[in-house]
Amino acid sequence: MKKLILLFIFIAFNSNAASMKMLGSKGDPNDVTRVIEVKMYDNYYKPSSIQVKKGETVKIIVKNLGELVHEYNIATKEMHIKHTTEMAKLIENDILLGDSIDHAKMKEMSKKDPSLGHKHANSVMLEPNKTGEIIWKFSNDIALEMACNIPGHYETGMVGPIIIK
Ligand SMILES: [Cu+2]
Repeated sequence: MKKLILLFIFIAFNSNAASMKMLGSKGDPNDVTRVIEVKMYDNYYKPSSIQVKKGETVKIIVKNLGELVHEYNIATKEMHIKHTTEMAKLIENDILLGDSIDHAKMKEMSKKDPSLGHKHANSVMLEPNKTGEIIWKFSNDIALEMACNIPGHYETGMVGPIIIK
């Protein structure tokens, strides 16, 4: 029985690691060959899709020109759906407010629950008028989406394809 449980843990851990790897990986700033700028509004991206080459390291500069907090997250559709729970947790804990992020509370509470720290190399969450960036190496030609997982945003159109050729 113990072995069986261990096996399940092993499979669960590996499938997660495998899907993360599918996305590509955090890019080395020295390898950046292209810079793409994406603007975030309430609730959509401009441009509404981006195109990259397989194997390319891209710097994505993200600007939030909306009036709400938004996220730019690179993942598969399936992963975005899973990520929504993490976002809901930020809202439940009053860390993520409509137009601001309580960074002090986020830091404090993430000591107990690291998932509340919301630190992922494949995403950036920004308050209005803030700019952030992601340097990403797109290693595989799989179906990826840029999306905002703040509840209600993905559903109302804050999602776009990342085309890898
Ligand atoms: Cu959003």
